[in-house]
Amino acid sequence: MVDIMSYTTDLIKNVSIAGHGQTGKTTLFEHLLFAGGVIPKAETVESGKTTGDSTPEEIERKISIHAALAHIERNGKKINLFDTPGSSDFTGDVILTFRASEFAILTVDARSGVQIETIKLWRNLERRNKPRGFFVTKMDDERADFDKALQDIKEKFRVEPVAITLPIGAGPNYRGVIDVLNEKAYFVEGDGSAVEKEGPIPDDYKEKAAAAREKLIEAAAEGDDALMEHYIDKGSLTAEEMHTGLIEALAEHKIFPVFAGVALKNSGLLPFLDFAADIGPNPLTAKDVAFDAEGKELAVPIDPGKAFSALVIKTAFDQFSGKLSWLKVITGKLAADSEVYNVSENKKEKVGKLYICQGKKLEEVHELFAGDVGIVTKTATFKTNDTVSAGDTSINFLHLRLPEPVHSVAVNAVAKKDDDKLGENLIRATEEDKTFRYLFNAETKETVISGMGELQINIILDKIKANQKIEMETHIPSVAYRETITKKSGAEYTHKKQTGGHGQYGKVVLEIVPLPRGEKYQFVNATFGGSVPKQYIPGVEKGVLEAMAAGTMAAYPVVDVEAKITDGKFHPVDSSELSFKLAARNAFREAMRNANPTLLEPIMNLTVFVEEKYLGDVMSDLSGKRGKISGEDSVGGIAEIKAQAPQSELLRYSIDLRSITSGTGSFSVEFDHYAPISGKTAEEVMKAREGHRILDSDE
Ligand SMILES: Nc1nc2c(ncn2[C@@H]2O[C@H](COP(=O)(O)OP(=O)(O)OP(=O)(O)O)[C@@H](O)[C@H]2O)c(=O)[nH]1
Ligand SMILES: [Mg+2]
Repeated sequence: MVDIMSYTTDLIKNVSIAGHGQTGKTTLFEHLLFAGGVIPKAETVESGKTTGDSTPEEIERKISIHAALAHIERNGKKINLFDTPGSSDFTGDVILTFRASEFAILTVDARSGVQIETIKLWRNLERRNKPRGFFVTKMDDERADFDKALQDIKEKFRVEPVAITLPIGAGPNYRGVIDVLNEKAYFVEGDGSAVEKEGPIPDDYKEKAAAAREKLIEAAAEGDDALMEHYIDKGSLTAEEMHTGLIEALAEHKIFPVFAGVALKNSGLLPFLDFAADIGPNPLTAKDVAFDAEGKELAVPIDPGKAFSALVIKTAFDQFSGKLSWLKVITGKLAADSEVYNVSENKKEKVGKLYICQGKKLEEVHELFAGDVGIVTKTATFKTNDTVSAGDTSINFLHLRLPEPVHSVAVNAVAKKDDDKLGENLIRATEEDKTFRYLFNAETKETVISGMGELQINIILDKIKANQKIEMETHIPSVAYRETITKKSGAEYTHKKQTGGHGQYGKVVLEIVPLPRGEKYQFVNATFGGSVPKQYIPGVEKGVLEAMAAGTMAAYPVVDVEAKITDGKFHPVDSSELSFKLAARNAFREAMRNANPTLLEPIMNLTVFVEEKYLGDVMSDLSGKRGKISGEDSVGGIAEIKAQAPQSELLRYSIDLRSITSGTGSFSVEFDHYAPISGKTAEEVMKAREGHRILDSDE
């Protein structure tokens, strides 16, 4: 085994690189690894050989799909770096790295400024109270403008960002960066394929650098009251005081550091690594949220001094290594070849070898301390979100909260014999990506898979198709319509078969009344004087329930109805539960026909995020989808629209919204209520259901 040092908690820094798609995260990650001495050469995303994008699906599409982890040793610290996908389809893997990191860096393209996905990620980090900053990428672009990017950050996030590095030149004149904190410059070396070179701050940048440093000193003073006094007294801070102040200010979200660079030319990277190593929060400042046995929330500080506990943050399946479980150690330490307890599964688990990784390359270690992230393979029980501990404890870490799926498709194997294998693979995919769901809908008899978008779902299906050689078909899932009544009605029905042998007899007088929306069902026995003996009442209710489940208009389940049996008749020999069931079923159906029945459709709550310029188009598209807008709010150029719309109109909304907004819009959706439909809409639903058999009276 290569003897790789295990770092103690105070020397670990977990940093997530996140941001809008194509802003240069994987390139930054790759070149940071090169500058940090991890890899001998930085590869391009286009070559398909980067450390960050290493799965076949990433190499094929040249975008990141999964979170990647690597580590860099710098100034005696171990920086665990996460590269994350930018497309909102893969947001699950971004958010899991946020939970595992104590610091996040959002990439902002120097030409485009802050883009919509970055705003959403910022909000997520804000909710998690994570210290965060920015890296302004692609400063070599013709239209790169650092000051404009800073201004954009200020406006969109309403914060005062502080520059830790400043670009020297831009576009074709870009030469390097000034490290404002450490008062030096780094220049692009040769054609940019080598590590950047340190040097003095150029004369014509001295003034700008001094002004930026003044701002940084002020920001550092903000970190601590004593420092602030000191600063007011002396008008400055020593380098050491500045470090202390910045560490505190960053951990308490009083500053939002900004970096600039050109990763492709290995520029702006060393000052970033120095900052992450020296100022970036270490895990001792973090608390994970857990539940105790009574379900009470607890904050659990990351603490190497306690007994071992960890959280499974991610599961991946690799062709060679099998199942890989990523663990973040929360307390104590985990040793290789130890027995631990899977609290979530209530089972002991044997941990064999323990790894850390550089992308897909695993490196064996003896132990992992609290705060570190490592990998174990081939465990019998570990799955994402499991709590693991040294012994049986009653503490369970909170599951990662992820957005609800917004896009669903129904899928089945072309060959019936492949259905089971398809199901197994889909379940495995739900384990790898927690935003992906798999459900068999017994009502519509469809296997419905859901996720964050068409791209995510296609990638999952393509992978199964390629690896398992299963041909499949997909279609738009059916909507779960309902039937209900709009007025009170009643009917009586006598079920009678009394020719020869043991007969059947039961008479039911039924009344049905509409219930408020969402109350589903009530059954009342209002018979008196023994007209229907007690033992037959369950049969009556069964008959009502069967009729409701089968529907009368278009074979959709009936909801929001009170069924009351008011009277009936029995025969001392021929009556049975079955006779009453059949009588009740037919009475219900007759009553329903006279109760002005109507179809109900699911109405969804919708929140749409789009750049303001698309607002008009999105609104008119929504009204064409029978949507009702209930609110609109705009912050920093991003509009948030709240609306309600029928589910049937939203089945392809993620595709429609993408095309209206050139791929930038996104939305969340959840079921709200059922609402009646009539006229043409109802006719279409009925027509599509033609051929669906409604039960015969005697079945
Ligand atoms: N000019 C220039 N191009 C860059 C720079 N960094 C990245 N790029 C290019 O930008 C494109 C996207 O880069 P990636 O690193 O894949 O971006 P990403 O943010 O990881 O993309 P997703 O993972 O899909 O969100 C690639 O063509 C890169 O070569 C840079 O510093 N300068
Ligand atoms: Mg990427």
